[in-house]
Amino acid sequence: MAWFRLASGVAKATLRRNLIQASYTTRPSWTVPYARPFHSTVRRSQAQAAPVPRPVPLSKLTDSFLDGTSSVYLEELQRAWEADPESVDESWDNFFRNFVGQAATSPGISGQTIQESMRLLLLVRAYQVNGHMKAKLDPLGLEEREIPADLDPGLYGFTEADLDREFFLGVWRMAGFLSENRPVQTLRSILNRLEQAYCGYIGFEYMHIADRDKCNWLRDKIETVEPMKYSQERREVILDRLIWSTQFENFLATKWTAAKRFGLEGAETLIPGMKEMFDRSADLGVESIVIGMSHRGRLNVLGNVVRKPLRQIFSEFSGGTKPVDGEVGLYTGTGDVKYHLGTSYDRPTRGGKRIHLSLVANPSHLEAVDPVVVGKTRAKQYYSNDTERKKNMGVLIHGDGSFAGQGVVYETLHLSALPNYTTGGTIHIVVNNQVAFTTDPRSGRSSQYCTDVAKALNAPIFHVNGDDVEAVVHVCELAAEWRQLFQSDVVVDIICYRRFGHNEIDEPSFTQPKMYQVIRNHPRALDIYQDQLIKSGQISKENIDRINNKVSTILNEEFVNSKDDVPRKRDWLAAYWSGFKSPEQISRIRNTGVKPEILKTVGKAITTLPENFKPHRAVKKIFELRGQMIETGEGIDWAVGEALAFATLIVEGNHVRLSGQDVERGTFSHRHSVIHDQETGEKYCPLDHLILNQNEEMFTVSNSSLSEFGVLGFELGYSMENPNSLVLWEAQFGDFSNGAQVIFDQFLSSGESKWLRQTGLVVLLPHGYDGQGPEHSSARLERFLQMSDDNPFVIPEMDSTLRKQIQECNWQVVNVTTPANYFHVLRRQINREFRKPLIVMSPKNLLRHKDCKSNLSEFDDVQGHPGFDKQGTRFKRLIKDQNDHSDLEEGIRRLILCSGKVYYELDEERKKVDGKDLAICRVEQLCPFPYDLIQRELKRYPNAEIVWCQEEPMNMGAYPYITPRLLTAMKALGRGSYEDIKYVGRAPSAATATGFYQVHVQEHTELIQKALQPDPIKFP
Ligand SMILES: Cc1ncc(C[n+]2csc(CCOP(=O)(O)OP(=O)(O)O)c2C)c(N)n1
Ligand SMILES: [Mg+2]
Repeated sequence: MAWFRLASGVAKATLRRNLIQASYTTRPSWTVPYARPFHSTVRRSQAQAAPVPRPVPLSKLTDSFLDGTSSVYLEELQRAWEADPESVDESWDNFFRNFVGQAATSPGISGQTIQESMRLLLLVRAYQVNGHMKAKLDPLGLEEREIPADLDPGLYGFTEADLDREFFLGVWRMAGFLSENRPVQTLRSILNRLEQAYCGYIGFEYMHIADRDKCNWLRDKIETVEPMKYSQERREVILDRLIWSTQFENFLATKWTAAKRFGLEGAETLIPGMKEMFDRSADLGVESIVIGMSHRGRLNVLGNVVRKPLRQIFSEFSGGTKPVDGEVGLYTGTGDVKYHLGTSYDRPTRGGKRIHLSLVANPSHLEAVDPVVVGKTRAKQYYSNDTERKKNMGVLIHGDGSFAGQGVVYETLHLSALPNYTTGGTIHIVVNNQVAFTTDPRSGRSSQYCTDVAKALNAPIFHVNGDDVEAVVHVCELAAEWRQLFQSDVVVDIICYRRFGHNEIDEPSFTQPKMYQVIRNHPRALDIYQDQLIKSGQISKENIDRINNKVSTILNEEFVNSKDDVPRKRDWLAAYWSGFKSPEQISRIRNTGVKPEILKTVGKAITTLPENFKPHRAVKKIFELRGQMIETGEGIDWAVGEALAFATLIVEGNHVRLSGQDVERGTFSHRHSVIHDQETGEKYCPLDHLILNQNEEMFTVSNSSLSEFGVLGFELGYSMENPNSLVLWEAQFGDFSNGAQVIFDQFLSSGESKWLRQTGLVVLLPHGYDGQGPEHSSARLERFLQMSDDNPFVIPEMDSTLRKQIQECNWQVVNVTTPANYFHVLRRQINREFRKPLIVMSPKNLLRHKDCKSNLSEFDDVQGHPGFDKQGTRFKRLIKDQNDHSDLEEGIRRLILCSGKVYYELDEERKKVDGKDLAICRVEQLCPFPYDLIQRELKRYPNAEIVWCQEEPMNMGAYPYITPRLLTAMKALGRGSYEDIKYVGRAPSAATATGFYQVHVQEHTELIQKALQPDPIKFP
């Protein structure tokens, strides 16, 4: 009973809504050519075995849905309706009207059973869920897949004899086909509609989405009465775009027959699809799109979608990317192959708007650019105050093999709904050419579709036959609408083929002979569309020829002009970056100290909690201590040093964003940048309260998902948008950062050189040997140093007014030992006219070390204060011995150079042994190597034995990097040889550290004692 009431109430509401909507009267022109039996599936025997229900008059039914009581109810309902149709619910009125009114002429309906109704509904639902499995998605017609048995009407007991019977479908609170005010339909028309909606050239996958409204929205778009049809005007535009796409590849193929270009042939409909998607997005408010894609069709997208001037593309093909000799101020870096370069452009849209498009440069590493694009999009949203995330959007184009295979896809998808990482939805387009290099999908993935990974995110997936340009355009538009409305990810899977090999000089028949037999005779999507248009009489052959000729003329003109195309000063400094210096232009070195009154003011703000806030007892204590540090100006610890750097940058108008696993509290429970009220659970972030009405996002600190590759990539993209932001990523332990190795190798260490894009991203990598075993000790300092590009045998210009050492180097690697120096190195990132990545080996036990403290006077810029030297207060690239040594100390017998926390251990031992004849210097900046300061120390101690001391094994740490540079510095002073650089540290090792604590302690003791031993140290 309850079931009936519910159903009728629902039906009433639906009917009301439908009355408001347009009523559908026309039947679809398309019909299903039903064979007998309906269709064959591999599981047909099961289908046939299904029990066939015997028709029983409705009122006599007794089954689980309609028990005896219910049938009485139905009889009563019918009597009531016969007496007064108004007395029953609208939906029942509707039903009885159809039922009784047609009973005489429609023999089927009177015999409909409730089982049949239910089975019919199951059939409808089966199409919604699995219709895509029967859709005609493969342009080559080669796909072999089982059509699920639940799409076979036979499974539900229907036979061909039922096709023209009318069935009561009911009216449901559901959009699309089931919502219409036509509860009675013939089986044939029901099936026609379902086949048309779900089994044409588009396969809709959306029933995994739990949200009812979203499904209903899609059903409305899918289960339309008429198949989607474009106007003649739109068709001409689509045709024009398809001609451009097709001819572009043809043109490149004929002009550069032997060049690799990873052409789009077989997937040309991508271009009209993307253009229509962007036009629709612009109509719906998108102003800027960040695009990421790999090799396939990239040049076509660059030329036809992003509108990079064709002459430039052609010039690059002819070798025009070479650096131009002798041109001042033109920093060309090492460059990259043409299908990796990025660009940006303002493109007019069909609707008369303009949209800014930027294609992000990317490495060969498939999918690595995904998180970078998303991060950049998020930064654009911040800087354009796009709080609704409707003005800036990311679009990612994937290959079928890489989308299924590369883990970073999943890591990126998983950022999509996180509050500090969401961009309000990315549109994914898969250029699914059904092969990855030489690998078939059968060997390339375990899932049915290459897009299945996106189902985990509740993204709708539109599979589309890439030969049907209008279907491609349609789903591209639909994706744009979805993204703007629901602000979440959506996937368009264009199933196409690759007309040639993986690249143009590759032979595909070695591995896919059958597929390529079919491809050889398969018409191009353009030919199919042209024929279709001519046949329909909508566009004449002459008109088509005219467009083809126009495109061909322009391509040829651009080719001629490309010969005169001079590579311009690269467009690498986007709007926000104007005035920033390239590595060839000197950037003044600035002080990083801050006025004492500002330090006090922000210091107070970051150590004060709201009055009624109830922090954890231990946190309360920490904040009290922090307050005292600011008050007395003494004993500033690491966390406060960092917070002061953030705070002072923020009050200077910069944006600060720190992200990574557990960064809010800090892995080592030291940061406490977000604190939690122990009673209410409310959060408070002191750095959000520095200036009046501070935008909360101005300081962002955010725990991330448990990802390295994805999150570091995201932050990298974020950092590239605007130079006035300090963006930091912190690894949980530096050891885990190798999960993001591609970002370090392909982007961070070499991005500026390859693509002329700067970033000041800071990477904090907890590092240090404290007995925590081989996976919690080393951030692999040696790797970062090995990737540094400063020449170990050349001392660059070191005069501070002419020094460009850092600008010319690919990145900076530091191992800082004091809170004040950490403060200055962070501030230096922003207080300069260029940007350079900064790798920080950050401490663990120094976070609470009694000696790892600074005084507030080391943060300020007051003459005479400790940090102040000739020029003011700056980051110290090297910290000289803390004993009061003069410029010449002939009595010092050993100079120990080291970096990081081992300094404190050496210093403590020196005190114990009263080693007054030992000097210990800290190399705070390892890369680029501080030749000037090293030489200063070498001169200070002319008789000293020179030792490099490190905690890491000999094949790790800074030793391999330091040695040749130290030697270069020594040689320039005529001092010693390779053998004169003594090594103190752990022995070479495969694992970064021992797993036995006692062994660790023993190793440690030995190395400290060796560094201070009275006898000379043997080489090495
Ligand atoms: C991370 C990574 N692994 C391997 C390769 C080598 N590779 C280049 S293209 C390609 C096939 C890509 O297949 P798919 O994603 O389907 O794109 P398609 O080339 O078919 O468009 C491979 C394996 C690479 N570039 N990056
Ligand atoms: Mg592929």
